[in-house]
Amino acid sequence: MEKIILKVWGMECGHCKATVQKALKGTMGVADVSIDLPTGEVAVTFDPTAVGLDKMKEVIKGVGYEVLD
Ligand SMILES: [Cu+2]
Repeated sequence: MEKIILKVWGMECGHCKATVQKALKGTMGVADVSIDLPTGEVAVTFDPTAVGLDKMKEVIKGVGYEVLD
């Protein structure tokens, strides 16, 4: 397992947080997601053989938020 911290823009409330969390947790290879709303930091624990950064970005975009580089 690896852990990465993504900076996500646009999450403003508990609902946004839950949406992003649910989308990532439903992605194959993602083991755990923890989100800090005030900073927009999304910590993802994942299996690098099953999922990559591009896929995670795509999932987050898919529910309406942007990943900052
Ligand atoms: Cu919200």
